Amino acid sequence: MNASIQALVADTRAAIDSEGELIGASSSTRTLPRFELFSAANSVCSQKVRAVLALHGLPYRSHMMNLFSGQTYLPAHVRLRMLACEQIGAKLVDRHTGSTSVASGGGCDAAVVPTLVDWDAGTVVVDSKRICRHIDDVAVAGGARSLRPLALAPAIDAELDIIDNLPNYQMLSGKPPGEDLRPAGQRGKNGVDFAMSKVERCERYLAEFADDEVLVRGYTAKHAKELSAAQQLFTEARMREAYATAESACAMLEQQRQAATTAWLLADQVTMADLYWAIELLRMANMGADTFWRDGKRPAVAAYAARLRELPAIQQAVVHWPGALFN
Ligand SMILES: N[C@@H](CCC(=O)N[C@@H](CS)C(=O)NCC(=O)O)C(=O)O
Repeated sequence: MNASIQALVADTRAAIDSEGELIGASSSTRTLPRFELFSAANSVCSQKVRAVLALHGLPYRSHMMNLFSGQTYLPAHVRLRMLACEQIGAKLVDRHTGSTSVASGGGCDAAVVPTLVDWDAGTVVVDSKRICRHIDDVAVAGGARSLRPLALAPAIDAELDIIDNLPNYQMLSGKPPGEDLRPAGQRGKNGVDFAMSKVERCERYLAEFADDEVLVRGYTAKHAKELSAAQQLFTEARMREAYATAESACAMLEQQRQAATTAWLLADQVTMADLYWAIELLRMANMGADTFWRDGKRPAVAAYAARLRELPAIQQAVVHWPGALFN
């Protein structure tokens, strides 16, 4: 095991004052689980990882980070993620597209969650899509059915890309066109103040750790990314565009479901694409954007959303996870 991973994980636990909670481990489990996850209750990226772990019934040590108080920016956590970003050779992302995708967003973000530690492999894995695939591979090696079976992998990956590129950050933080149907805690917010609070947090850390080359690189990129978000993402035109993008994804999903001959989106068994859609549709509904399918507008999406919500993995990772939904 890489000694610096051990030290950085210990520092991160200490920084958030968390010993972690064992999820999915039976009381007879004596050893610590293979996986340790830093996630946030209400982060869609984190929910995807928790759902895959839940579906496979894999135990893990879970630490909750608060996105709004900026715990993901804590130096130990940023250092841990910088290690992982370097390992995959991804450049640091320094502009915001509105989506959470590493692929189209331009690279790795050192100050976000989820962050997975795989103690058996001795690695830190970042980016929800890579983490979900990693967990699935481990489960399959242990005899489980894959959530991304090879024959369906291109179709599943295409769905994950659609979902990863949806403008969740804008729909959570920015003012929607028309009536603001977001939950009370988000209603009226325009996104700019939230993004600027992240910019200012990076500035404070940059001043405090000016001599630390790794942290300076991490916070500099994040500073640029959130500044671009504050300046560009939340204008009326961009918000209209964001809602149009989200609605057209639902329109495509409606067509797919209308034409479907399988019980779930791509197969008779649940795949990773279903878990991702479950989380996406729950988030849209949470933001009041279930107007895209409610009241008979897109009945196949409505029926699919209702079934997805009942999946035990979704119930565990989102519906019953404290703080997962905004209110
Ligand atoms: N591509 C990354 C994106 C991660 C991401 O954007 N996480 C968000 C929550 S979904 C976050 O931690 N945001 C905190 C911040 O930017 O301040 C992934 O999918 O894991």
